[in-house]
Amino acid sequence: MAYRWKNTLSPADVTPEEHFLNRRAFMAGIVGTGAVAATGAAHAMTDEQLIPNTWEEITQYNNFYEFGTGKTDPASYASALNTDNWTIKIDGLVDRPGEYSMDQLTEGLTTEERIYRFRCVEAWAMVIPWNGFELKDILEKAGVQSGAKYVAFETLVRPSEMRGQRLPTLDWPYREGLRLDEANHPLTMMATGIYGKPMPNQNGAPIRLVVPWKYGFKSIKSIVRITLTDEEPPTSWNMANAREYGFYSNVNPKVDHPRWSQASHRVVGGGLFAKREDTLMFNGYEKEVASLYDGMDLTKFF
Ligand SMILES: Nc1nc2c(c(=O)[nH]1)N[C@H]1C(S)=C(S)[C@@H](COP(=O)(O)O)O[C@H]1N2
Ligand SMILES: [Mo]
Repeated sequence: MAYRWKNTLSPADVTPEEHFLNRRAFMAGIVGTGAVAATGAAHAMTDEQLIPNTWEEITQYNNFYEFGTGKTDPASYASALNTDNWTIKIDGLVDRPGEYSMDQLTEGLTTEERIYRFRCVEAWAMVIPWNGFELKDILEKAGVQSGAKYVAFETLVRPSEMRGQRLPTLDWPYREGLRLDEANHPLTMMATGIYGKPMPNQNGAPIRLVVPWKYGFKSIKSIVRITLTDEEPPTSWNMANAREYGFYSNVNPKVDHPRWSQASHRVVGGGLFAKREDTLMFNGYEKEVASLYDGMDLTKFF
């Protein structure tokens, strides 16, 4: 299986980092001896081959241009963001438009844990254990109307707390979008935590999108607005440079960025053991998502 799937996680089950570290040791064959342990380890490798990056790696190496363009700017400056009384405005083609509080958005939903590959268009990658909800379940609360074909997302604009927004690095707000069938896919998440802890500001607190088969920039952070529409919405990186960044931005090792190859990537972390890996079609989620793009020319719709 390409990803780990848990549908029945209660808040009490949410797994601390130590568990992952123990599992990492277990999978590396460091813990346990004898035939039974060895068989168990082999099984774990086939079923759950993803070894998450450390909390440090995930929270100290980020892209969040609202806080600056450097990889450590988000960790340095995102603490200025106040996420109290957060709301998401859901509007457009929905039956129940309005400002939804975090409690309203997540009420009645069970927090899930998903360990996903994460691949930035800049050719680096991590594995991140997210906590959150399927986007589909959140959209259902607002009642998506039959004419809706796309979902548009916007990040908060608050230059007083987001120092990167005092510069015109991008045309704020940061915007992203998905086709409705992509948004409703069971892999598509709204994440509210990592390693069972609340989402750190630098990773997109309090709630962000996670679309594991697309380049990282599609996974928009600190969302304040979701709009259901019948037209493909404008998206920040496409607006900034349409030749280099398409609307779809599916991870594809065969379609290079105009300025670099996408055939492989650097794995973040690992210190002396840092390595490169081949990039997988749809970031390893081909079996799950390829049918969404049947008949589409992926070099044209990149
Ligand atoms: N609002 C907003 N969302 C954003 C970004 C951003 O600059 N602003 N950067 C994107 C990019 S390029 C990547 S690779 C991921 C990085 O997520 P991470 O820092 O949690 O690894 O966030 C994406 N979401
Ligand atoms: Mo990225």
